[in-house]
Amino acid sequence: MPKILVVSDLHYPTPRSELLPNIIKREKPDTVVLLGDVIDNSGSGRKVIDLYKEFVRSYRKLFPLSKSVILLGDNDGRNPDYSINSELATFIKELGVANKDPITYRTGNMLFFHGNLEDSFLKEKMGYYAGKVAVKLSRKLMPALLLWLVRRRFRLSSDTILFIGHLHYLGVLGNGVVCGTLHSRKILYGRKDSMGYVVLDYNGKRLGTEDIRIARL
Ligand SMILES: [Mn+2]
Repeated sequence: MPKILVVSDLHYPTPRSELLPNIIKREKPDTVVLLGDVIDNSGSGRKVIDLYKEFVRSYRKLFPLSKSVILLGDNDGRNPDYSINSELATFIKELGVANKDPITYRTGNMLFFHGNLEDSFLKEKMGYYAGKVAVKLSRKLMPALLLWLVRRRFRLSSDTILFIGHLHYLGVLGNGVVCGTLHSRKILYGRKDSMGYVVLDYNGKRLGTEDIRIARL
């Protein structure tokens, strides 16, 4: 059965993003979905596009771009007004990746989206502080809330399995999957709740929750 590897929040070149080559070698996927926040230029002073080009130079030796879905997240060079970095969107499109839209990818009964609904600095900060409080109440509160908000935004039927990242949380919640991170820095969740990736055994028609495997690192 074709295997889909989903890796979110790689945050290249931060420590542990180097795990990706080993994951691809181990899992031997047919398709790779990079679910946004592929790169992270925070504090590096480097241009996002230059960092992305550097990442792609090594990635394309690991796995074919034509079998890769590459989506944008908020750390992939979002503009100050929270709109998409069109230079980066064009760059990704021209790589010949499997997805036409750099924001969402739909196949079968699945939808992949990074998960960043925040459209202002204030909302982002509020989300972060709400998250700090929510995590103390329940580790699953923020993942459940974000999955619900994204489902609402895209008007998804309950049959659609939604894949998001962004929270650096790894787990399945009903018909939603939060796909973890390879970033080792604690944001809201510790390593045990956040680090890892997702593998799907997809029959080409319909994905069931029993076809989803979570791999923790
Ligand atoms: Mn993010």
